[in-house]
Amino acid sequence: MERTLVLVKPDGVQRGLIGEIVSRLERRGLKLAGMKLMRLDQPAARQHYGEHVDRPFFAGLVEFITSGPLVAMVWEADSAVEIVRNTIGATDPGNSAPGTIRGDLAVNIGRNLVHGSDGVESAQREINLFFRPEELLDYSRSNDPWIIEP
Ligand code: IDP
Ligand code: MG
Repeated sequence: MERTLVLVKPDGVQRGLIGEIVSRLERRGLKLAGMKLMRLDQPAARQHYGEHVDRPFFAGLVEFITSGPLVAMVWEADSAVEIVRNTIGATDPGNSAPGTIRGDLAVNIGRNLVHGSDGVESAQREINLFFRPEELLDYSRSNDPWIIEP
C-alpha cells in the first residue's frame, strides 16, 4: 500500500482548519497511518524543502514553515501520492480547482495550507524525515471492503 506525507502547514493550524483538512482526506477514503502536532526547526525545514534551496522564495518558505506548529500526517491508499495531490489542488491557489483544499480555502501561493509529497520516492524520504517507523501504524478498518474492492 502506498504512503504519502501530508502537512497542515502553520497557516492551516492558525486558521483552525486542521479538522477540515483531515476530514477531507478521511472522507476521501484514505487511511491515516500516523499523525503529530510538531514544530519544525530550521535544519529540518531546509532539508524538507531542499529541492527549492536556490529559489527566491526559499528563505520565506523556511521562515513560514518554522513559524508555528504544523500537523504532520502519513496517509495510505493505492496511489496515495496522486490522490492526495489531486485532493490538495494546484500549488498556486489562483489555479487550484474549486473542490480542492487549496481551491476552496486558500488565495495565496505562500499560504497554501497543505503539503503533499510529489512522488513515491519523495514520499518515502519525507516520511522518514518526520516519523520514526514505530510511529506509523498498520491496522485494518471494518469498512475497508466498502472503500476498496477486495
Ligand atoms: P507543492 O507544495 O504544491 O509541492 P512546490 O513547488 O514543491 O509546491 O513548492 C513548495 C512550496 O513552496 C509551495 O507549497 C508554496 O508554499 C511555496 N512556493 C512555491 N512557489 C512559490 C512562489 O512562487 N512564491 C512563494 N511561495 C512559493
Ligand atoms: Mg512540492
